[in-house]
Amino acid sequence: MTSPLPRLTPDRLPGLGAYLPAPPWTEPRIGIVHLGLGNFHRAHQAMYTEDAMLAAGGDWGICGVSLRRPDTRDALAPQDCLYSVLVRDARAERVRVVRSLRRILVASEEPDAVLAALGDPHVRIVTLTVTEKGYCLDPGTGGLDLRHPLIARDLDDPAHPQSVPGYLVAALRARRADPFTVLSCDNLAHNGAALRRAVTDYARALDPELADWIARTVAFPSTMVDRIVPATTDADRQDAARVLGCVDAWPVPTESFRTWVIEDRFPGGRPAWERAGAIMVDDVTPYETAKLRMLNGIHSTLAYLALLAGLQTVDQAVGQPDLRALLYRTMTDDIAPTLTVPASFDRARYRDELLARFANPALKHRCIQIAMDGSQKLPPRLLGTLSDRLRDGHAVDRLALGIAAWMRFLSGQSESGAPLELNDPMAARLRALAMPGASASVDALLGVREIFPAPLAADVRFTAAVRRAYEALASHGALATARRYAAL
Ligand code: CS2
Repeated sequence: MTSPLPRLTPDRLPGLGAYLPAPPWTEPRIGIVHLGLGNFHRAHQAMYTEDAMLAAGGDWGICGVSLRRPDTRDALAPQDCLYSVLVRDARAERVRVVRSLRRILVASEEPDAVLAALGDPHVRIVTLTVTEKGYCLDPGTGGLDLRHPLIARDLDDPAHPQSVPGYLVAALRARRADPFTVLSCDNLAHNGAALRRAVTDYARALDPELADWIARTVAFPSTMVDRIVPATTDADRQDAARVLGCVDAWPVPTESFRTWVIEDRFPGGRPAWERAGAIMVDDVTPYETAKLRMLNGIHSTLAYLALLAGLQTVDQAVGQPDLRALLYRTMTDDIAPTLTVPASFDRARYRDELLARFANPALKHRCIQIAMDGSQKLPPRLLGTLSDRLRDGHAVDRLALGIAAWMRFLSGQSESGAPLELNDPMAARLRALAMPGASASVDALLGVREIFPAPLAADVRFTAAVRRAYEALASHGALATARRYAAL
């Protein structure tokens, strides 16, 4: 069925003034290439960058690159890359049309165009949201996994890369006179350092001299990004059409909250992101650790428990009193004490703000979206907290409950027998280890070294706590177990 409404295109902008911030927009040249063009980038960095340009000018238009899938390009190309962001809180929705995305490329279809875009001397920054798995790191060493199939492939044919390190090194090699700054915006601990390691390890395998030059010259600032951005649904598309009076094939829903803390190391210049509310700092570590452990650690714990109990969205889950009580206790007593934060950072306020954000009924953030890629997400979100608590001699039952819930989730069924989709780069291996209901799978899963480092897996306080939590979930279910663990 064809829609009677016209498409969102540049000629419609004059009629959409209510959804466009002032002052008038000057078309920028492209100054940023972004790898991993998903909803998160479009609701976060693209908006900050647009706001920075509106406040302070500058040519920081964005060329967005999808690494594999053409769907974003196919949806947005007929719109000249314009799209809308639906900013939703419990009581209000605000719609904003974003113009900073100026070009979209699909690396799997036009790799040479991606390399040419990265080679444009006007591009001063390459930003990334490629998710944890895009870094191809070996969790055991923290370095690049040279046996990763994509990496092995790229090292054989470095002029035609497919991996993220492969693209960056091919592009940096061509820009030795004038390199770009590389800004990881993924939820990894020390994301700048992690990316620097991936890139220099890759370069070293090809050309040690190039690796040394990258290590000496190229800046990889770390950053903490925060905004909850659910996947787009057809209801969101209808909503955008109703408000705008034209069709946006891929609007992005999000919350009004947003934070961006960035290490200020941009030798080639940067947008005036601070004019858009970003916080520029020398060291992002305290913010990043607080966000990964509190927000993301709790998000994952909640998602697995909720899915086992048959709850689908984050607001439903956090509205369930037992789950809420568990999260409150875990944040207050298990996670917050591990954080080293500036005096101005109020941990209790941060916790309460997170619970309020999770309760946003307008977001409909699906737990299954958070549950994906657990093998990649659990280490930065939960295992650091666990190790710190064990080091300091504390019980880790509540933190272990999150791990046990993930293990039960891997068996592929909720407590009522409904199927749970497993979307994870290690899915086949994990599914084979997680036999439904068998507690032997706890030991098998704890033996996966890519997830659980040897010292943690050898700590009987941890392994016993995971086993107890797994048994409790099997015998009493997620909600009753959450209630009991909240009261421990
Ligand atoms: C979530 C994050 O999907 C997930 O795993 O925990 O994407 C979370 O919504 C963002 O990090 C919030 O900034």
